[in-house]
Amino acid sequence: QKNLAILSPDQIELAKMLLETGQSNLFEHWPEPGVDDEKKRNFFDQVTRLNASYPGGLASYIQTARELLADSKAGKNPFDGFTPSVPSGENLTFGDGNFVKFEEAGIREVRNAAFVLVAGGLGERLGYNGIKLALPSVSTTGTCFLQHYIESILALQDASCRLVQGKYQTQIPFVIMTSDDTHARTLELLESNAYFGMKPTQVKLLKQEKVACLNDNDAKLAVDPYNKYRIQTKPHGHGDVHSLLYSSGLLNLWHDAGLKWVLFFQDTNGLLFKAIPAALGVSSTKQYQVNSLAVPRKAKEAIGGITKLTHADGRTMVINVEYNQLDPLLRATGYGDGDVNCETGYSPFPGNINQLILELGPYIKELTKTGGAIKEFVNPKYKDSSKTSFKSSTRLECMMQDYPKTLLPSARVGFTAMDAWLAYAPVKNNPEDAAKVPKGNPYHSATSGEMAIYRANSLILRKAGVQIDDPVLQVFNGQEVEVWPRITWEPKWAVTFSEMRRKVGGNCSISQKSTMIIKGRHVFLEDLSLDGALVINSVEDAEVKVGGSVQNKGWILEHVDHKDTSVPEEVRTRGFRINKVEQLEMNYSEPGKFCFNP
Ligand code: UGB
Repeated sequence: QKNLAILSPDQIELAKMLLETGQSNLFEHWPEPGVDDEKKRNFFDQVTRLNASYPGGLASYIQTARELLADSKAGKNPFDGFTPSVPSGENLTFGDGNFVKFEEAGIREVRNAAFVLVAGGLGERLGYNGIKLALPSVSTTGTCFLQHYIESILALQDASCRLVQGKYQTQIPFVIMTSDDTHARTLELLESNAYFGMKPTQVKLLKQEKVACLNDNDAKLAVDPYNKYRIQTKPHGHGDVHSLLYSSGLLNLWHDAGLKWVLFFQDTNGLLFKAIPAALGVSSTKQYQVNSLAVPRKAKEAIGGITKLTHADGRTMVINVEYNQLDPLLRATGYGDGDVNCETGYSPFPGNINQLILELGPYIKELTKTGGAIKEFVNPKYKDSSKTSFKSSTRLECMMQDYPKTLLPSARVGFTAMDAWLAYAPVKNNPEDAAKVPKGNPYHSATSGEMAIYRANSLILRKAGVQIDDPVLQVFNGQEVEVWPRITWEPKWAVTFSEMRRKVGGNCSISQKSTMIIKGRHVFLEDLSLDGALVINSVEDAEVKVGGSVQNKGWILEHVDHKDTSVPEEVRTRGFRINKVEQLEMNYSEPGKFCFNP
């Protein structure tokens, strides 16, 4: 009470709110006025931020926390009354007529889309010291995930504007959600690389705030153990992206500019953009308000399952059920074996890869009602079975894929399933944990993430008629992976399967030991036989036809131990490095037509 005198009127209001919501413990250790007054006022700067960044303010946060903590203590099932079943969606097969049709529809639409990347997570499971966006997606080129994402968006933008002729050149907006853990390093990565070719005005960073930690079932806020004039905070989860987008005002700006779609994606999936055009085509053709990308899921794999939930009162929703909740839900609703594979060898529930496509109009309408608040959950680690005290402080969390939970049952919510080899290869697990993944389940490591890109590129080229040797099996960092030829191309070379087919012709073949890097747009492969390493660099206005036989010693994969700290972290985390023994490098730096055929 005595300390109120040193505070401003706004700060006094906040102090009263905290006292009324039972948070007197925050002030118990405060000395008399005159001691640490500046620090006490700074404490309220933090309270002001926490209050402003949560829909409904801190009082609402505390209220929700009490309810969720009571439910958790009572062991209440969040899916009480709901029965799960497998929802229906669009299952696509890469390269068939249906896929090509959806890809074309997607390219048409993409100029009306905005992309949102959630990149506020530190990636504790991966244990990498840098930000995940800065990790190389492949080591042949060293292209990091952020560069790959930006080049992919730019390539889609160009392809869309070419298809819809006569329209002005659109600039697709790109938002990155960061956090205190990732913001400065993300900005630095962009600025030191000239935004990887994107216009800086196209890119917007939105920083998510952490939320207050809770000490007990009564939702008492925790004092920071290192600073008694601060409330301890922890990340709130990727669900923050909705309230941030809403409060930024961007959604209305996009709507006024005629945009129709918002695409959300995660920080380390090097395959994703191969699936985006077709998935967006499905959204626009089927008029899905919410479309989740999905891949076949192995039972117990650490990705959520897309599930139709039907309530006893008739309500239904199609929603992700998180991987740790799916098994108990199934067991509680008559599926005695829980989360198990069916006769296909996969879980019957499609795996959520957290790539969402939302229709902008209905999205804005919904957020206007909710302010972007997403249904939260709490996951306290209790000291014992009495569930009266916690091992360490907890906090409320939310997930971006829970957005449909507040929608009316009439909302058009669907999913688009594709093969995992085409759409999903995240880098989430450190080498030691990856090596312990049950055989047959994906490793989701830097090793498997990179190998998956070579595999997908090889399979796509095969489908386009190129003869590609079978892979060999090799073990890196304790993980057995298929090693295909190390083929990569810049996204602008081909953003769809149709475009790829136009770029390869005749009888092309690539041996397993080969590496091929294509940088440039108008590069055509015709009757090329490659057994070694080939690097093609070509400027925008050059048209290059590459054929004939290319043979050299090539680039060799050498084993590296993930514990060898003399090797850079980016390299040892994948368990191999590339020894560039011999290659043919072709550079076309002037406009014109060129033909290479040794
Ligand atoms: N992220 C943020 O931006 N802010 C945060 O506070 C936290 C994360 P994880 P997770 O695709 O395999 C999700 O940690 O949450 C970003 C789905 O919930 O990699 O364990 C972070 O930077 C799950 O259903 O994944 O699991 C990253 O880009 C399944 O789909 C993204 O959010 C799983 O991903 C995901 O964070 C998966």
